[in-house]
Amino acid sequence: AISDTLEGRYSSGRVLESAFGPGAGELLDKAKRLQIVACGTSYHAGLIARYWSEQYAGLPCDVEVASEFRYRAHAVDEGTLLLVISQSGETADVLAALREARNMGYVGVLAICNVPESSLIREADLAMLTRAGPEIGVASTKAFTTQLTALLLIVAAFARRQGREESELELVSAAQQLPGAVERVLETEDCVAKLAEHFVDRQHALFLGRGAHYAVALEGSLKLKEISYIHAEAYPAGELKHGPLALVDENMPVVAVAPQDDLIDKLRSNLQEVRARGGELYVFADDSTSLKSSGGFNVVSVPASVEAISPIIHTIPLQLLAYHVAVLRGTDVDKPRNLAKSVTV
Ligand code: F1P
Repeated sequence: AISDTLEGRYSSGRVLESAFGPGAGELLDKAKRLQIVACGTSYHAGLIARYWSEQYAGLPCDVEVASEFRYRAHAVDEGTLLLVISQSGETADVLAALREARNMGYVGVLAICNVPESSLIREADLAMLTRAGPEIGVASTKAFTTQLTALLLIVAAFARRQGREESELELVSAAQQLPGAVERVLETEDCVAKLAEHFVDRQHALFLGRGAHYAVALEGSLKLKEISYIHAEAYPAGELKHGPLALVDENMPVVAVAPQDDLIDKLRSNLQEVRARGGELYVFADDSTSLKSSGGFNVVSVPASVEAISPIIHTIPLQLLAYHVAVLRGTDVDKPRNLAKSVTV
């Protein structure tokens, strides 16, 4: 699905304007900042895009859940482009946000969506289709990784407009590495399936991350609760001491997404807090780091990838974890109770 998202959308390190549909150049030129709106998993993709936008394109970016966006007053900065993300393109809050935003002074609406015939695609000014096809189950998985792939290309296009050609080249090169990197990370499945056995009888789990990997932690915790019904929450690693640490004991597994040594260094004191309270730790780290497992401190080695695509690569073992936990618990991974594929009311 990621290869389909990438297909024909860049050449010689440049993102092609045709990737956004006719008349893209003029609207993209007007954008001086981004406002992203989305729900659920798509919102988490937006959170990661904010890091990319500010780091690589120098473009200020805000992100909000569509279900809140529509219920507050807005002061819109000049030159703000509304970027709407939705797998189905039919989520009621997302469409309502888009329609209300029409009178608020945004320069236009750019959509990322899986479904070409959707209301969102009809109503947006520009679109980048993920070409992933609709999700088979209710929980978004390939939608998330392909939304992120599309967002990476969008940020690359903005990087060029901001005079950051090197960043554009870096992002396009990172995107080109994605299919191979995904193949490699899928090889962690056996190890993750074994890890899932530690979660089967749990009632709660905590996820920690920093920066863009905090959004990955949010997505990992959402997948676990959606399909295995284990209560899971995600926190920025540094917030652990500001409340959630009170919950940590031997019954609370803690999952940390900490790809690089520098991130692990920053997380180390938090991780020690968890171990000191008897909490089992599961650290998803790149295989280029020096981290080793030892009693209660379990390291899952993830094939190292370049920084820009690391959030996409680190999402996949967490999706697999939720899947294997759900299978072991005997829940229906495709049709979780109480959830609808598109929330149209
Ligand atoms: C948003 C969403 C999904 C979730 C579930 C309910 O949908 O929250 O992320 O997996 O299907 O809806 P969408 O706007 O991305 O279609």
